[in-house]
Amino acid sequence: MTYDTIVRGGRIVTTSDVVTADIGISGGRIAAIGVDLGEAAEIVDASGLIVMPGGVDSHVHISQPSGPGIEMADDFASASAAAACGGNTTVIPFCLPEQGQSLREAVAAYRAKAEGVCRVDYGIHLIVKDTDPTTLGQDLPALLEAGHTSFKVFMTYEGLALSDREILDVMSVARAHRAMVMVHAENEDAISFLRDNAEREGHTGPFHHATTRPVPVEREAVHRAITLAEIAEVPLTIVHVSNGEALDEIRRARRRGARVFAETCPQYLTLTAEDLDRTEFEGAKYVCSPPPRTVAEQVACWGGIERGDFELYSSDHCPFRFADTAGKDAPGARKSFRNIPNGIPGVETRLPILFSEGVVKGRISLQRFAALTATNHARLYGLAPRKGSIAVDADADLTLWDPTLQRTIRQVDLHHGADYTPWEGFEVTGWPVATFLRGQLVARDGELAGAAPRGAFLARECPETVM
Ligand code: DUC
Ligand code: ZN
Ligand code: ZN
Repeated sequence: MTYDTIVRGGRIVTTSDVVTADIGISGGRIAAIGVDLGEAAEIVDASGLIVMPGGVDSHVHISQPSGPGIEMADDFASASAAAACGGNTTVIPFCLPEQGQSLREAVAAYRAKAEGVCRVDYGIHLIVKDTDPTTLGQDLPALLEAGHTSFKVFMTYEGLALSDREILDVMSVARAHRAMVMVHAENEDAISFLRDNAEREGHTGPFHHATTRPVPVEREAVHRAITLAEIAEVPLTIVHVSNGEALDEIRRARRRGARVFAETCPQYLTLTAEDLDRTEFEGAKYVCSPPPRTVAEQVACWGGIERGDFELYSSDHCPFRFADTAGKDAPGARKSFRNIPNGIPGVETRLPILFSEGVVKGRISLQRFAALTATNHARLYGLAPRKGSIAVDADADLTLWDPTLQRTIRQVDLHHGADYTPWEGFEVTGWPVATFLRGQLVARDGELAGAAPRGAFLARECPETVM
């Protein structure tokens, strides 16, 4: 038998094994895994390299409406270029309707933005902010059936936050369609109380974004979200968990049988609230929600990674330019942190940070890395077995890693539309040196490869909720 491509002699990683073997690729799919596979039109020498499933980043924000005059720094072209160069082959961004736009109209417009320009494959999560009968009775069910099998609800942000009753109503649609509910868990009333007090006392700099969203704000909302999911009898994913107390709520809920999944992000493992205290408004570069916290909370999140409490490690890539009045320097942002757009870029740096800080430093195995960065995302969001693993008949989405390559993260080397990286100067060991999407090279040595963007929309199945 001959193949289009053979990736020869790499150490192939799945969630259970690391084996040295060849991968035969035909028609964009993995046709065989074995030794001495024979002939191919192209041989890729992977000796000395690690072959990982292409990264699946199931939490990114691309071209998302962000309020009057504010613009996200990435469209699908730039975000997916950054994703590919950072070792990813699939992203799942969120579709948020504009004011007055229906969810169905929003998804149609959002898919048109990605068409023909995306360099990695993509699914689409929905954001449910309206709970009128048309949205919940018609639009949401139709979109779930059409392969957008997950959606996010917010417990914070004026205009986005849902009441407990609304969340229950939305969850009941998820139950009927076996969809995954994702929740942004922070208590809006508590934040607004603390924010008003802080402003009254003149505490208006970026650092006070963190002090007005303290750990209890998140811990309480995580507890409440899980409780609502138990009442509605649906599985739930808590996204961007930032601290040990929130994680304790999740562990406690699991012990009583709740089906709850948890995600954390690089910012909660490597940054702290002190970063928001940088001078010259530089702290704004680190404003995201929930905020980075303390070294002790980092340690708690690492514990969750090591013990397997987190199924998902995502970037929460949410890029705004720093030196831009449509970004972090928005009107009023220097007068009060409340006007600073929330979010930081990270789709290109997510994987190297965990590889270096997690695998190279001996905190997690290669197998756990594969689970946290690809396999579990595919399973929980209805893309398995086609995505997220190295297996016969799966898409040949592969990332080759040089585990010894040392790099310093620098904005000038990145491909996102933001004008900074929160990890400027961060040193890593281990780097994705080649990314293959369905058997075709899309990035090599941190640069794009291949001509036209080939990323395709992924209609997703129902989530696997037994892990
Ligand atoms: N939530 C996210 O998931 N991303 C950025 C901002 C936010 O609040
Ligand atoms: Zn969120
Ligand atoms: Zn997010």
